[in-house]
Amino acid sequence: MEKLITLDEFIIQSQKEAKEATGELSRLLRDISVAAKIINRDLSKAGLVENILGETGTTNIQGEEVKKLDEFANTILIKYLKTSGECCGIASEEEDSFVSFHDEPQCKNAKYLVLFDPLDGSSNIDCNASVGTIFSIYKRISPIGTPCTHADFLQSGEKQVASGYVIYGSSTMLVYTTGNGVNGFTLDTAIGEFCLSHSNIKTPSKGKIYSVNQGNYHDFDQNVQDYINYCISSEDDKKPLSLRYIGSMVADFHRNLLKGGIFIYPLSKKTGKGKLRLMYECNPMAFIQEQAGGMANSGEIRILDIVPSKLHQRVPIFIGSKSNVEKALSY
Ligand code: P6P
Repeated sequence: MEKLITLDEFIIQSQKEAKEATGELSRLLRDISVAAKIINRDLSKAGLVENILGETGTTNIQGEEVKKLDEFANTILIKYLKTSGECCGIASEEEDSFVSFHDEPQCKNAKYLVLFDPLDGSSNIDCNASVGTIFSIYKRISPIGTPCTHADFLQSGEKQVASGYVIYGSSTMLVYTTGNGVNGFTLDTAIGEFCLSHSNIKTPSKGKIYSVNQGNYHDFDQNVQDYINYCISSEDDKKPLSLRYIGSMVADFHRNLLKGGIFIYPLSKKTGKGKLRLMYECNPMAFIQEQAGGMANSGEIRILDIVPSKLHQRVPIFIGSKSNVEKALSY
């Protein structure tokens, strides 16, 4: 039987190969994996734990109902990102503004910051559909030893040093990149370890799946409608693409990453903007997608080139196999 390579072992090996690595990023990634295991533990028995499903009765800065598990995941991530002292602050979908860890003695000289969506797709939890955690890691640009600043959190996606996601699905997986390819680890709950299961993930150059909320079709610009009509046509002597849409970005993204295809959340004519958040949904997924050989674009610009203006800003996104995204952009 093949020797299991745990995430910790993989991170240590990767650190040895990266000359400039000093172990701080490795410790940060391990903090995130510990938080993911704890979130997974409570998610997997959510239906049984008294009072953990449902709404908290509050709404977040997005104007969305905060589910109890959203809040729980947010709290766990903040707690464990303080542990090793490698993180100087965080931004979260569930926090109005960034949270500085400057008051934590162990975080005073930290050089990394993490932005995350603690539980993406949480509206699916109550019906047991897959949900996920998405994270994005940057080096701070403000001086080490001082409190982190707003500017630290508004760097373009191109500046990410690492990004990843955890998908809590039929199995729980952690998928991440540090800019040297994409690797996937499946949680073996019997030993409590994420083990390498998808080495050097490369997305197919062309896929047969398109993912969009078709119900919004009449809210899309004409060119997007024309592209969707192309997807379901037999033009270019192709078969109609299959529509697969779970309504949980991590789940839709992960399936398309492995099988090929395109996920789109276009501009809405009603609101004049997209729904997905640039800093902790689109940028981290775009980094992974490009590292796996795909593309990610807003319809006007490469996602990773967008210069952020607001922490919670939303952008339209076309992300997936290179050929599918290029076709979409041709419309
Ligand atoms: P809609 C979940 O709320 C989320 O942020 C993403 O995970 C998902 O892709 C999208 O919204 C679904 O949005 O409008 O299709 O329900």
